[in-house]
Amino acid sequence: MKKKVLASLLTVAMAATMLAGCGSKEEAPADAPTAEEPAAEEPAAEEPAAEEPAADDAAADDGVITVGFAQVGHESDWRAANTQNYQDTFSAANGFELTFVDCDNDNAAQLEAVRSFIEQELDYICVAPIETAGWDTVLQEAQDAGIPVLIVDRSVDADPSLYATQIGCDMVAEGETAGKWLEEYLDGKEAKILVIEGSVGASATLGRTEGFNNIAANHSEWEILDSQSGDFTQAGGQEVMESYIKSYKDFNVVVCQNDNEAYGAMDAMDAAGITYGVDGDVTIISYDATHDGLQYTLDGKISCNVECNPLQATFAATVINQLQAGQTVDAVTVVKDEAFVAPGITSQYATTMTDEVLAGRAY
Ligand code: GYE
Repeated sequence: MKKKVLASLLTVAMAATMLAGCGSKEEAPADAPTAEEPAAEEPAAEEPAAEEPAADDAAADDGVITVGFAQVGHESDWRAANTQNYQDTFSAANGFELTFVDCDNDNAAQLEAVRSFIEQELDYICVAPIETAGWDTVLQEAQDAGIPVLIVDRSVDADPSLYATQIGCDMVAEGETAGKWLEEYLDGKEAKILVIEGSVGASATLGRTEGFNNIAANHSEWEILDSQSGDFTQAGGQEVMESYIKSYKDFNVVVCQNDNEAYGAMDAMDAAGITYGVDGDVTIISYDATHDGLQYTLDGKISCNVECNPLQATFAATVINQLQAGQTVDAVTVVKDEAFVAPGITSQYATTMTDEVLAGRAY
């Protein structure tokens, strides 16, 4: 059983070249599993046999590592890819038993899911926090129960000593990339900007907004006319865009904080006869760079698409295997991403879309 875990770990180690870790911290709870025999459990190794653990609390019975994942919901294509990636990685074949809860974007349901994982005495808990706020109490409960928590995808504003690690993309950097690309593209021209934000209180929303605003602050010729939440859904993006079209007659940039919102915004502009894209009146910026989002980018409808890589489960598995081995883990793992622009645009901040790039994007 453990050898299977190890096999997955080695795969993970290869994938880990994609990321940059920064900082490091000791395994959080004193009574967390497997700290007893670090030497015997050294991961990364060429010799699997040497890594058979003598015994550990976390996988005491049958070697299976139990993991609870309190997922945000199913609001977007990005989320679907992220969920699939967790289900594939934390599989029985890899030595895990995954308890997956879709929290349907409901904060209370997510807290309840984490509490149920604590009650079930699972070995590890992964949480993709719907909102940044409100985590201290339940994280303290998990720590008191000796269960390490991995904060994944989004971040929390809780005391970092209450969780083992945080894994995700740098949302502020994503927002700044979008802003810097627009700066380069407009080259001093005026912008009247409408922003369709993600879910209220989510770190992905807060970070992308902050990053974009950091750049906008340098441009007196830019005006952000409005900024409202489309909840990271296609329906939300469409609804917000329809109301913007009623309220604002003069705009030339729409920033959608994920691809699904962009699809809804495009539907709304199509219905209103507003042209967009590299040949249209309105420039669309999107985030996520999922397959369909990149198809629209290749087609010149979305001008710039800032990636957020949803394939993050291998990083979580690495951390869990390191904790199993009693090792120190990175406090923060930043999953790298890039940006893509429509054909005909060249940018120092982004890759110009081609059929080959699209073909390589499975999700
Ligand atoms: O951009 C969006 C999803 O937290 C990075 O959540 C994630 C965001 C992603 O709903 O599509």
